[in-house]
Amino acid sequence: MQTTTTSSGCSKSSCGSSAQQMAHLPDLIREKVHNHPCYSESAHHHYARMHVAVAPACNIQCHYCNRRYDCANESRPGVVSELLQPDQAVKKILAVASAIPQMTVVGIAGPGDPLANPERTISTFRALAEIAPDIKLCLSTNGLNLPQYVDEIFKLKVDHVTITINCIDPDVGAKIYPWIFWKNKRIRGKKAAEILIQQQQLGLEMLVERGVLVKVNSVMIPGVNDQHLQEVSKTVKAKGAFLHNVMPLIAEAEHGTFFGLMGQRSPSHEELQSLQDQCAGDMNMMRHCRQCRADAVGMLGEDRGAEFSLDKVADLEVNYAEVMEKRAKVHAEIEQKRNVAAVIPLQKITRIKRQTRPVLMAVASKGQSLINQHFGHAKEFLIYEGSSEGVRFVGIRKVAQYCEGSESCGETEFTLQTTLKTLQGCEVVLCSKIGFEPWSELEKAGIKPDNTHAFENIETAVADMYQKILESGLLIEQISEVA
Ligand code: CLF
Ligand code: SF4
Repeated sequence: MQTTTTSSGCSKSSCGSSAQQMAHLPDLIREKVHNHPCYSESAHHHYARMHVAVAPACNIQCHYCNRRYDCANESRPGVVSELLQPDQAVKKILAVASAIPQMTVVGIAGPGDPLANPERTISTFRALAEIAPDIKLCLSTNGLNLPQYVDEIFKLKVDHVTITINCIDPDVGAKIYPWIFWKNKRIRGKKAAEILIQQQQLGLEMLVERGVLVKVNSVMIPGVNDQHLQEVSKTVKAKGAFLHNVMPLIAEAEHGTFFGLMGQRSPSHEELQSLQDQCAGDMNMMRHCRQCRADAVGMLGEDRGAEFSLDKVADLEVNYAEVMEKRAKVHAEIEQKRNVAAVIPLQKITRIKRQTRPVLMAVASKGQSLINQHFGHAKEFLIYEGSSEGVRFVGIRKVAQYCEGSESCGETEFTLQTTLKTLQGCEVVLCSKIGFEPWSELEKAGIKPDNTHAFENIETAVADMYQKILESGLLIEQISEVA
């Protein structure tokens, strides 16, 4: 499947299920998503995932994909994976499981489509299920071959499957997929889209029937399927999909994709959030997807793949029974911290009238639901919205790291200006530390930097900041004291 050009999470207003959103789920499902960093927004602050690039071939062509790179349905373009044989993949997984015990999920998401490479995908999962039963298995596919492998997927206890569904209307599909390879023939145009859609919908129904959790990824392509994705959301929800992840198209000319070369634009942050909000009425939405590469390793948003290249793990001997014991201890510690965080009462935003406008805040965080990162070290910001309704997570914005040490100082001004553009619409930046220069540039851009909430719980800090902004009189015309 796809793992590269654009990418791949749940709840009414945010995704991948926040703690409150998960509270209503049946125990069995809660248990399945609780420590899956993509299916649970709360888990992604604490747990990591890894992908193994064992699936090189693909059976369809997407206009946002260039096969020289990874599969674009769940990741970003421009990154090439180290292709692995199943036995090499298992070695690497055991090495990562030992070094990063918070890694709970192994996904196969490319660089082509896992089910266009069924032997390699199945033998990796089969070996892993036997050796490391504490690791969740995850699969991400374009869906063309899905129905024929649903029973095998179920037998292997692959509990999480992502299907990239960009449309349910073949006329829309014909603008996204030039061809598919089906029953030994290349099929083009609307007919190709019809077959793909049929297979995706059938695969979704069959997985849901068997109790497998299904996430649907959709790539938002302005002018092509943006007006259509709400209908997609309704349809897949009605069929039992657990989560919908609407991802922005990534189409740069230098990636050599059809859309990139044709100048097809990507959606803005505002357009993406607006569509996610519209779909959220019908479906749990994922908003914390990082469009990972097909060989990503680590917490979402970080990539430690280079630490585990084949040459580094080839001779490693791992006693997995011992590793499993250590992992269980680490997971228990994480859960303890998560429980403490969950009982921190969200500071009530009490003195506000309903019509008060929301405020977007950008948060620099390395995880654990804390404001624990230096502004200059952030490669991405978590975007939260404070409003009279409370606090909600609304998305991720990636930036180039501003401070990489003294040697790159000449480039920092440019990077800072780009970051300021990326943070457009945000009124506050919450971080653990920030230098004098970025502080003053942020202020000039109308964004309030804040490091007084360093190492505090994010949601509590956002609520506090919102209250303070209102009380400071900045929005005085919209405030009304509640008796
Ligand atoms: Fe990987 Fe995908 Fe499984 Fe997650 S990623 S196969 S569901 S373990 Fe996650 Fe990465 Fe987004 Fe995918 S952040 S691209 S949604
Ligand atoms: Fe590329 Fe195939 Fe993935 Fe489409 S399904 S993005 S063509 S690898």
